[in-house]
Amino acid sequence: MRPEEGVLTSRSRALGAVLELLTDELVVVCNGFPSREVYALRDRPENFYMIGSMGLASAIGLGVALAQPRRKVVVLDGDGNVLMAMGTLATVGALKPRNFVHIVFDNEVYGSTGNQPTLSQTVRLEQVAKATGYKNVERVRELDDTVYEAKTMLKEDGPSFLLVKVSELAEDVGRVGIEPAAMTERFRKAAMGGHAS
Ligand SMILES: Cc1ncc(C[n+]2csc(CCOP(=O)(O)OP(=O)(O)O)c2C)c(N)n1
Ligand SMILES: [Mg+2]
Repeated sequence: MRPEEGVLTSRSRALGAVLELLTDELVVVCNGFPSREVYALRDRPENFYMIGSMGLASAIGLGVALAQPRRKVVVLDGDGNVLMAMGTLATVGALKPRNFVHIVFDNEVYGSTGNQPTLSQTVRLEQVAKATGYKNVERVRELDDTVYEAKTMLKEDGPSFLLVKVSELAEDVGRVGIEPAAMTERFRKAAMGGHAS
């Protein structure tokens, strides 16, 4: 903890608060513990868990947002994931999908693999997003600010980027308990409004 900044919320609490705001949004979650925590907190057919491939949640979410312009698409990402796929920020900023909401839970570590520090302590990821052309960009560290900004971004036209500073604490949760093929099929149906492709 950095002494001047006070105690940070855990990612699980911040995730839980954001998940409570959701109705029919399509959600893509990055690999590692964020997917596990979302699965444990609020699994739903509209969730796609990117199990394994680091960095790709944002690109998948972008593809879904472009394919389903009338649905809001929310990407729940990690700082390490964003750093690995920084180019995707540029693609989002250039294409400007209005239905794209990118929420990054920034614990400043590769938490899923043992808390190795990332560069997000010094590189302001929300400023990178702003520079690429994201329309709404905010950085928060309090739970009530997280809820306020997430609620606003779910309503307004994007692309939006919310950086939420969270603590390194990860919940002791199990793996995502649905096979990738079954998860993909149920997500596809949910994305198509219940009609299988
Ligand atoms: C290409 C690739 N490199 C490395 C890994 C191993 N790995 C899985 S999750 C993860 C950390 C992700 O960091 P972040 O997005 O900050 O999420 P956190 O773990 O902190 O919740 C790493 C390094 C991987 N799955 N794929
Ligand atoms: Mg991290």
